[in-house]
Amino acid sequence: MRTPAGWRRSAFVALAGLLVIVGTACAPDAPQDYINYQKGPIAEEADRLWDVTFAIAVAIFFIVELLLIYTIVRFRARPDREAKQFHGNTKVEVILTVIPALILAGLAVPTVRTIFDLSSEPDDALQIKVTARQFWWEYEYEPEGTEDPLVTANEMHIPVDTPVFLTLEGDDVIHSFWVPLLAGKQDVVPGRTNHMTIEADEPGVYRGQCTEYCGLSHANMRLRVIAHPQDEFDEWRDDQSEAADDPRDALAAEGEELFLEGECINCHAVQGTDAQARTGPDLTHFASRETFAGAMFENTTENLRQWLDDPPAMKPGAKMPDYGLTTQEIDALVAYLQSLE
Ligand code: HEC
Ligand SMILES: [Cu+2]
Repeated sequence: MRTPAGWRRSAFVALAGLLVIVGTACAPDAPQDYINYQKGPIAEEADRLWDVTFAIAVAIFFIVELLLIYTIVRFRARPDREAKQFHGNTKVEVILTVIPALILAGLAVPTVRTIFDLSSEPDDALQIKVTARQFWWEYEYEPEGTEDPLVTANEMHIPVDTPVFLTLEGDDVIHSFWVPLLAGKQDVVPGRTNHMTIEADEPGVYRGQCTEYCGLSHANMRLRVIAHPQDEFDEWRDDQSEAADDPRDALAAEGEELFLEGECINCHAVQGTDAQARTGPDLTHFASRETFAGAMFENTTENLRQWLDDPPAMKPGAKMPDYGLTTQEIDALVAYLQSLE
């Protein structure tokens, strides 16, 4: 038997748990809270489906719980009789099979409609090809028909109020692209081409991440979508489409030489130079990015030095090895990378 104090303690624990859940869900700074915030028509459409499903689930929950409580009380053991036992009831079983089947069939209608609606290609969409790699994202703007497509990494810039049709591919393991405030998830499967549309109706920075376990640094494979008013986006696109700036000073020039003559050129591209590899992120406008390495680290001198010194120490499992660079080499490479605006 529980004592009154025991009951009070349990009630207190339950209440505290509830407050923690409600508090977490309602925290004002919840950049990935897709239940309370949707920032575009795609997310809103998915949210409507969720609202319907959730309302039905809540109704079923209360009906089942009430029936359960009724049964427990009604047929409980009493001083003058044992608890009443039942073994099967065909009528109840038929009802409990037919009702859920009808509910599921009913829910399938809006679900299928939403799925088809969201997976078809909108007219006048901006096209971006997304390639997922361990543990970062590559974006290629309007890949078809463009001779020199604009390629960038991790931070995707888009115009507001414009649907953006993503073509998702990968060639190592399965990843999943998710920007909670803008749309649902889409898996990126090697050997397959998947599509999804995202659209933001407010300028801002939307955080996202890989949501399919893909290796040691899965949790460090984030991304950002930065939505701009159309004119700002056009400006960004023009800047990014240009070849890299020349090194700013002697130290940066030394860095460029190291970059082009050392290991870096085997994996990275800097447009306007001989570096054209795509194994690692395109660095043509690296200095214009606010973060790097899967949007994990702020693009500061200190972080960049640490990265070049030993990438896997900063990001476990990173596919860029530690090249044992000396302090002078790191100084020069940092100066070079920071001149790539
Ligand atoms: C074996 C291929 C390889 C070589 C060689 C290589 N890198 Fe990388 N590099 C990568 C990969 C892969 C990433 C992405 C790592 C991640 O985010 O998980 C990366 C990330 C970076 C980044 C961050 C880019 C961003 O926007 O996220 C910088 C800067 C960078 N490398 C500079 C260099 C420099 C300088 C050299 C030469 C010393 C070099 N890399 C050599 C593969 C390589
Ligand atoms: Cu992952």
